Amino acid sequence: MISRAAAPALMLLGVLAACGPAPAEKVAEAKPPECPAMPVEDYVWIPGATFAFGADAHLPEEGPPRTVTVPGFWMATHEVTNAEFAEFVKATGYRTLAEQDPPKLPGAPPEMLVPGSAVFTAPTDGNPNWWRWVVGAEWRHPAGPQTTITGRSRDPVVQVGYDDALAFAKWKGKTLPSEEQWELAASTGGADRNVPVGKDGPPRANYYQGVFPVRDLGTDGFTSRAPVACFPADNHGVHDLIGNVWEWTASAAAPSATEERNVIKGGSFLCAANYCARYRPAARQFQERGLGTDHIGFRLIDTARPAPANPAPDNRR
Ligand SMILES: [Ca+2]
Repeated sequence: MISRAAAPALMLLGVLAACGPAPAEKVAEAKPPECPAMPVEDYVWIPGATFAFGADAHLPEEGPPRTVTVPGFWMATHEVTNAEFAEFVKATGYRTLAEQDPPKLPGAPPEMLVPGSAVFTAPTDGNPNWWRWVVGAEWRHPAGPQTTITGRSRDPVVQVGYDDALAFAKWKGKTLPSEEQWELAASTGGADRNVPVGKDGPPRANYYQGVFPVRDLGTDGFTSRAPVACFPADNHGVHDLIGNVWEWTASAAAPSATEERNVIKGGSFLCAANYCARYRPAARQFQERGLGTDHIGFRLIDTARPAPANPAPDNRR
C-alpha cells in the first residue's frame, strides 16, 4: 500500500486546501445534550435483501442504481469509540498511520515531513482553507497537540486510516462492512433520503445546520463529533450510520494519482444541506487509505456469528 504519500501530495495539489474565502462567524457553544445510555446490544442482525444500490442518486458517482443481493449480517450498533480504540492500543502497542513519519516527497514543506494529519478548520479572513495539515494530529489529539480525547471516551475514534481500522477489526475478530452491506443497513433501516430531520423538525443525526463552512448553528446540539449512539437508533437498532463521522468501508474505489482509495459512507458532522448533503444512504466519497481526518471513523460487522435462529424476513424494496 502507498500509505502516507497522499497527504503531502494533496496539500501540494491544493486538494486539502479547498476554496472558500468567506470569514467564519463565531457561534456560541451551547452545552451538549445529555446522551442516553449506550445500546444494550453491540451488534444487531441486518436481514439480507435484494435492493437498489445507489438509488436516489444526487451526484454522478452515486448512480446509476443497480440491483444487488446482500446476505444478512451482524452490524455494530455504534461507531468504534475512543475507549475501544484505546483498549486496542493498550493491548497491542499499535501505532496509527498519523503517528508515523509520512513518506518524504520531493518539494513537500518541512512541516509535512513529521507525523500529522488533516484537520477541518472553519475558514477565516487570514486563511481560506478548510483542511489544514496539523503536525501532531492523531487519534488521541484529533485536531492537534492542543486537543485531547480526555472526557471524550464515547466519541467515535477519528484520525484513523483504512489500515488502522482494519488492524482494529482484525484484533476484534471482526471486519469492516462492504459498501453494499453498509448501504443495505442504512436504506432498510429507514434513513431518510433527504435532510435527516424528523417529522416535527428536530435533527435525527449529527450533521451541519447552517451555511457550510462558515457557520454551524449546532441545532442538533453538536458542532463537532457527538458521543456515539446519542442520536436515535434506526429501525434495525443501529445508531449514527448517517452523520457524526464518515465510516470506512472495505470497498475499494478507483485510486487517486497518489494512493489507493476506499469508499467512505454516511457523511459527518460537516455535511450541510448547502454543500455536500452526503447524509443519504446512496452518498459515497472516496478517501485515500492512508489519510485519516477528524471526521472519519468506522464501525465493524461480524461475519463469523451465525444468523439468528428466527431472523426477520428479508427486506424487500
Ligand atoms: Ca451537528
